[in-house]
Amino acid sequence: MLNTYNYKELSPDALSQLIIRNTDPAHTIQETVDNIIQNVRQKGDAALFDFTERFDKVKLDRLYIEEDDIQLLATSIGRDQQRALEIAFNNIYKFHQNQLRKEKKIDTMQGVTCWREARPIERVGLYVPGGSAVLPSTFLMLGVPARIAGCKEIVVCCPPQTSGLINGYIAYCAYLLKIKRIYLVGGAQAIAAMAYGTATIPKVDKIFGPGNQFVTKAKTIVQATTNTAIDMPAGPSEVLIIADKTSNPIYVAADLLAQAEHGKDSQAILVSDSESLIEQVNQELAKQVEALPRVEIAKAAIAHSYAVLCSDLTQAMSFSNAYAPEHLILALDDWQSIINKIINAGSVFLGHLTPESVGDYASGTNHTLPTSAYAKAYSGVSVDSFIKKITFQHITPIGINQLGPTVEILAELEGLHAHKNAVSVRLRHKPE
Ligand code: HSO
Ligand code: ZN
Repeated sequence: MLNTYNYKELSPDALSQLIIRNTDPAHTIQETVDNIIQNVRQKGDAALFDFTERFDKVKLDRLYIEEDDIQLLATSIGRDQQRALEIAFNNIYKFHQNQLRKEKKIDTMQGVTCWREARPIERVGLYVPGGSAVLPSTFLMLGVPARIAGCKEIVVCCPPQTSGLINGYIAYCAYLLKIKRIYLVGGAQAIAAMAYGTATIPKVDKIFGPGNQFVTKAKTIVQATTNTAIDMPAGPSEVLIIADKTSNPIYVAADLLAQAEHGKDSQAILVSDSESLIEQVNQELAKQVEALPRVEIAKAAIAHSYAVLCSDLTQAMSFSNAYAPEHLILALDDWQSIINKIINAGSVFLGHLTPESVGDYASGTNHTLPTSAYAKAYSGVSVDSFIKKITFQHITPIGINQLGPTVEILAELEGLHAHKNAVSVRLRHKPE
C-alpha cells in the first residue's frame, strides 16, 4: 500500500524531503573498497585471483574465457531466447545507429571555418553484473553503442559463476556483439583492474555499467583518483508514473511492481489527480505482489515508495520535474498534451501500452539511465557516451585579416602579449 501525500499540503521543505534520494548510501564501505583497489593496484592479477576465490568462491586458473568457450556457452541456450536477444540487439542497434551524425562546417566569418568531428574513446570497459541478478540486457545496452561508436578495445568484465564460466545468455550477447574475450572478474576488483590495468586486464579510458554498492563505490573512487572516466553516478532504479482516470490500474500496478522487484531500495512513485485511481492501484498492488517470485524485495521497495495526489496534470508534471525520475510513464489517454512540459527525466514511456519493460529490454532505447535526480543534468548512455567530439578550425589569408585585429585587441586587454604576437606576426609576414 502506497503512502499518499497531498501535493497542496506539502511545504517546500516537505517536498524536498520527499524527493530526496541518498546519492552516497554506501559511505560505510569506503574503506573496504579502498583496500580492494589498493590491493589490485599493487598485486595486479594475483589480487584478482585471490578476490575471486574469496568473494565469488571460484578458484580460477585463467582470468578470462575466449571465443571457443563463449561459442559453446552461447549455443547452450534455447532457440527462443536466442531469437529474443537477436531482436533486442537489432532494435537497440537500429535506434543507436542514428545517433552518429556528421555536423556541418561553419564559417563564423569569411575565411574562418570551424567544425566538430567525433572520435571513439579508444578503450572502454563494460561491467556486466553476473551475480544474483544476471543482466544480459545490460550487456547489449552498453555493447551496442560501444560497437557503433567504433571503440578500438572493448574490455568486458563479468563475475564468474560457481562453474568458473559465465551465464549462457551473456555468452550469446558476446557472440552478437563480436566480443572475443570476457574477463571473469567482478565487484570492486574488476573496476580497479580496468582503471589501473594488470598484466592480463588492459587499462581503459572509461568504465560503464551498473553493479552492486561495491562496484558503484569503486567507480566513484577511480573517477576521482585516476584519469579513467565513468559513465554516470549510479543509484537505485526508479520509476514515476503519472496516471489519471483514463489509466488502467492493473497496468499501473504492474509497472510499479516491475520497478519494485529490482531491489529493496528501488522507488516506484505514483502521481495522479484521481483519488480513486490511487485507491484502485493500491488494491491491485496488494493482489499482484503476492504472485511475484521476488515478493519480498518488491514489498520492501513498495514500503518506502509513495503516491502523490495532485489537483491536475500540470501540477503532476511539476512534481515529476522536481523528482527528475530515471523512468517516467505517462499512463494517460492524452499524453501528447503534456510531453512539452517534461523537463527532467531519463527515459519516457507514453500511453497505456508502453510499459517500462519494453525500454528495459527491446524497444531500442537505452536502459542505462540517470538515477537519483541526476536526470536534471545527465542523459542516459548513448553512442555519445562512447565518443569525444573534437573541434577543428582553419583560417585562410582573408580569414586572418578578418579576425586577426579582434584577437589582437582581446589579447592586449588580457595583458597576454605573446598571444597578440602570434597573430601580429601572421598579419605582418603573410605567405606569398
Ligand atoms: N530497469 C533497469 C534495467 C533493467 N531492467 C535490466 C531489467 N533488466 C534500469 O533501467
Ligand atoms: Zn528494469
